[in-house]
Formats: sequence, structure tokens, C-alpha cells
Amino acid sequence: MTIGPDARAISPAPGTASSAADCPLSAAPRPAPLLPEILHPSQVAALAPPQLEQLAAEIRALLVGTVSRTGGHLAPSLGVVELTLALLSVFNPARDKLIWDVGHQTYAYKLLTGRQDRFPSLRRLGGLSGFPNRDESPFDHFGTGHASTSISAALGLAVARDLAGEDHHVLAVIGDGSLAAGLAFEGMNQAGAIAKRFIVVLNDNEMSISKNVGALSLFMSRNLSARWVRKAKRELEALLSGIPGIGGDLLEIARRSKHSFKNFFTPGMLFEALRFNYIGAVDGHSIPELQKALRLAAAQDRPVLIHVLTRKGKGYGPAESNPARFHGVGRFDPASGAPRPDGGALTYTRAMGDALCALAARDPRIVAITAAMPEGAGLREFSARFPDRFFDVGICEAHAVTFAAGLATRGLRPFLCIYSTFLQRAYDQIVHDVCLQRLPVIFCLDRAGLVGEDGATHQGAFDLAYLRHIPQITLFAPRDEAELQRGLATGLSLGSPFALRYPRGAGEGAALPEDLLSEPPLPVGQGEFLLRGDGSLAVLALGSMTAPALAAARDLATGGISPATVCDARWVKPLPLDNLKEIAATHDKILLLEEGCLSGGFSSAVLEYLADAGLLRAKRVERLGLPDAFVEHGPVPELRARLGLDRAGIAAKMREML
Ligand SMILES: Cc1ncc(C[n+]2csc(CCOP(=O)(O)OP(=O)(O)O)c2C)c(N)n1
Repeated sequence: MTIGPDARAISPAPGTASSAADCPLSAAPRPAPLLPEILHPSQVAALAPPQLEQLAAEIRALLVGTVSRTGGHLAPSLGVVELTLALLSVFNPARDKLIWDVGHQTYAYKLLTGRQDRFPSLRRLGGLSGFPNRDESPFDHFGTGHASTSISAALGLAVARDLAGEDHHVLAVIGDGSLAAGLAFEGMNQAGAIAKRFIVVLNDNEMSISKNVGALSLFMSRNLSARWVRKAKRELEALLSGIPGIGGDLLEIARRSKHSFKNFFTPGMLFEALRFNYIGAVDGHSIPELQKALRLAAAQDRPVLIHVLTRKGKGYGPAESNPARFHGVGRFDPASGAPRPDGGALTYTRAMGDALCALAARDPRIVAITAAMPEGAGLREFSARFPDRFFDVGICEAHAVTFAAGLATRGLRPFLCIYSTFLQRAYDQIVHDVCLQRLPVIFCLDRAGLVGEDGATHQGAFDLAYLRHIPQITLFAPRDEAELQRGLATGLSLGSPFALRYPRGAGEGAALPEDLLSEPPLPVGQGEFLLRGDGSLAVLALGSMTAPALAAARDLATGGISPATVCDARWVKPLPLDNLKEIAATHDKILLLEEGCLSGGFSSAVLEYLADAGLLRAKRVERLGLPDAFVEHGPVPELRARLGLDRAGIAAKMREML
């Protein structure tokens, strides 16, 4: 069943900004603010339409003001202000269960569900999470952060409701980018078959972080479909008018049914094939239209999908005109949208992207793949310089890995540039499709270690543990951006599965290789002694822990404490055995450091080796790394300090051991 108005051209809702130019921040202040009065979401249902419009404007102003100070996911949240208000006004927030996909768009929802007082603490240590969190609020029914889980989870809640004989509503709100993942379709596939009563709200803004990609996106694209529909209509008219006798009558009938003709060729076809009732497309910035569609959906007894059209960044000029930059933004000047200066240091991400371009310029086998993060993963320049060798596969990490494996079977050298946390999605593909077949796929794992404000769902804690037990893979962790660049060239030279993991943010300021291609590859399985001590303590550090370990050892030495040996391990697989043997032969106290989970990671590997080789006897080995707990959100320096992983924490541990 296809129901509802067609709102492909979004018209501005009364009282909301109609374009990037008229930002509500500059609108005249409204007399009695409503937002502070909303202490419980059920109050939203009692508001009249003009009050809802006023509330939308107040929410937008607060979001822009707060996120300009905290950083965060601004554009996604601005895009769903009216949708959030409509959902809370039609459904009963005390009973009905609302699940937000990714959850990066929930800032308005947080403000309206009893969290206003804590909103200034957004993403700060001990403050509100940037995502839904079941521990944070009874209105957060499912924790998210990674994309495309909402339909499966909502279906689970709907089935549980029916088994318990309850009758509340269950809703999933999912973006068009997140809908592209196999997981979302797996959920719809089951939902259509078992016909449970629940509602999927598709928030279609034609954007993932960047412009959305893929055939599904093309199919849903309002521009394409409008053009396509016009062309199809012209052709039909020509055909009908050419039929002698009855052609004119038929043409008249077709013209009168213009609306249904247009509706027939909509994404509704796709969802209805999956046995969802389709409502749409609905103007996602018109609260009355949204309410109408939501009420229609609530009255049905089977899966329904409401197709809502929104504008990412709605109501704040700079975000409307550059939604990708304001998807997840650092601190900025709210008046102009200009970023606050961040020091401008070269990031690991940039060093990777630059080096990959340099390598690709000379090696036509190189192709680069991202799963919906061309900017975040450092591939913007690559995509511009080598468009035929660049692939954004959408939020489809598992597919990205197997796609890379397929490319590699034919002699290409795929570099999959991906965040550590998102590669978790593709474990079997790494094992079965890449490593088992010893295919030369290079995994560039960005944001490995602590990522900070995005919190527990995004920390790159587990990559070493989920990779190091897989046969045939080589694992490398550079201590600075120069080693990262050399590591990429080394990985390319090997011709087998290879992973590099590097942290978020600025590099160490190391001098970069002038001509990467003329540098010899790094010797695999060999670390590097950076300081030779007096034998009292050896520190074996991995990747991002090397610089603070070195600094801590120097601090201790200048303080008159025995000089420690510091070795950069570089390799997790194969382990730097010669360095380990030497350390074990000359030191009784060893400190192992990694910015990854202690369970099953680098230091576990070293302990296993030392134990197996009989080198652990009479040794004191200690380790610092991420605990067996999910690390919450907060600035990376604060998290590192809390976990004892900064220079001061490492120095304290060394002092204690000495
Ligand atoms: C598994 C996974 N991969 C990548 C991401 C990074 N990510 C966060 S939001 C986003 C885009 C989501 O697009 P869409 O669902 O359309 O929502 P919008 O931001 O446009 O509102 C991406 C790629 C993620 N959170 N989870």
C-alpha cells in the first residue's frame, strides 16, 4: 500500500529557516522560551503547532551554541528537529520504544527527554554521551554508535512485545546512508516475512557523512526520480496521444491521475516488495505532515516504512551549505561557522593519505577503498587524483573487505582505509576472504586506540586482539607519521595481508621521508632500541605509546633515577623476537605498553612468547593498556591520564617498578 502526499520538493515549515541564508540564530528573540519548561517528553504532545515551531527554533539555537563549544554531530541533529518533535507528539514516550540508528542525530531527543540540564556536558568526561545509551536514560531503548542496527533491534523489541502480550509501538529511525548496509536489509527481510507491527522511519537527506553513494541511493534520489518521472511521463503521453480514436481520452485520464502516476514510480516499490507498507514521501520539516504520516503508520498492524525527506544541517546556514563538514564537527565560531584553530599539525590520517597518493602515482596496482568515510579516512585527495581507482562502498564494511579480496585476486593492491572500530564488522571476511587466501589486502586502521569524545562505541580498542591470532597477516603499529608512511610502502612490498594501526589526531612532528619510494622497506619483525639503559628496567612500547614512554624515561633519567631501556616494538605479528630475547637476557623488569585492550592484544602476545620460550622465570613483567571495560567518552588526553597511559602515568609506573 502506498499512501500519502508527495513532498519531494521540501517547502520550509512556517517559522523555520528556509535557506542557508536565514539562520534562526539571527531571528528576533522569542518572548517566553518553551524549551526550559519541557521536563518530560510527554509535555510535547500538549503543544499547539505554533508552539512546536517555536520549540524547533529554540532547540536549533541551543544545538548550534552548545556544539560550537563541545564539538559533535551537528548537521544530523539539526536535520531531525521537526521529526523528533513530531515523534514525541504522536507517540507516547513513556510507553512506546524509539530506536535511533547510529544515534548521532539524537541531540534534540536528549534535550526533550529530561537531559537539558546536562546538555552542556555533551561528550565531556563524565558528561552526556553523544549517542543513545541505555544507562543514561530510560528513553534510550537501544544503545547505538555504529550504523544500521536499528531495524534488527526494533524488530527484536516488536517480537518481544508480542510474546509478552504488550501493545506499545516500536519505531526505528534510520538514515538513507545507514540503510545501505546489508544488516538493515537483513532486518527488513525478516520483518517483511514475519509481518510484525512496527514502524521504520527513513530519514532521507541524500547524505551519508559525504554525499550518499550506491544504486539504492540513486534509486531514491529525488532529483533523479523527478527527472526520470518527467521523461517517463513524456514518453507515455506521446504513446497515448498516438493511439487512434481513444488516445485523447486515455491521455486525459493519465493527466488527471498525475499524482498516482508519480507515486507509482517511487522508492515505495522497493519497500513494498519487502512487504512493508510505504508512506511517503513526507516533508520532514513540516510537523503537521509528519504527524499525519506517523498517525497513519500507527494505525496499521504490519511493518510500515515512512519515507521522510529532510535537509541535513537544516536551519543553520554554514551546516546547510557544508553538511559534510558539520556532520561531526570540532569547536567552531557559531556566528560564521569557521573552525576554531586546532594547531594545524599534520595528522596521521593526512600522512597516510599523502603517502598513499605518492605510492599510487607510481604503482597502478594500488586502489583505495572506504566504507562511507572518504574524508575521515584521509582519501579525499586520492579520490580526486585517481577517481577510477577509488571506491566508496557505503556503510558496508564486510562487503568492503571481500570486495578488496576480489580485487587482490587479480593483481591489484587494495588499501582499505577504515576506522579500527568499524572493521569489527568484518571479522569473518578478514579471516575467510583475505587471510585464508593470503591475499595482499592492506588494512589502514585509523583511529586505533582512544578516539575520545565519541566514546565507548568508537574507541579503537580491539583491533590487535581481533587480528593477531589470524594466520598469514602482518601487523604493524608506527610510532610516528614518518614510520606510518614507511609502513605503507613496506606493506605494499610484501604481497600478503597487512594491517597498520595508527591513532586519531596529530602526529609527533617527525620528519617525513623525502622520497618514500626510494626508502628501503622496514625490516618485518624487528623493533628498534631508542634508549639503552643500565639494565634495571626495559620498556617495550607499541605505536602511540612509544613517544610518551621515551619522554617518561627521559624525565626519570633527568630526575636521577636509573636510566631505562626503551624499545619501539613496531610489530605485533610477527613479534620482534630478537629485541625480546635481548631484553629478556639483560633485564629482570619489563614494562609493556599498548593503546589497545590488554586482553589478547600486543602485551598478551609478548607474555605468551616469553612464557612459551621459558623466558618469564624470575621476571617482573607489568603492562599498561586498555582495561577489560568499555572506555567512556571524553578528551583523549584526559582518558589517557585516567588510564595511566600518558607520560606522567608511564613515569609513575616506571618509578614504582624501579
Ligand atoms: C558501522 C559504521 N560505519 C561507519 C560509521 C560512521 N558514520 C557515522 S554516521 C554515518 C553516515 C550516516 O548516514 P545516514 O544514515 O544517512 O545519517 P545522516 O548522518 O545523513 O543523518 C557514518 C558513515 C558508523 N557510525 N558505523
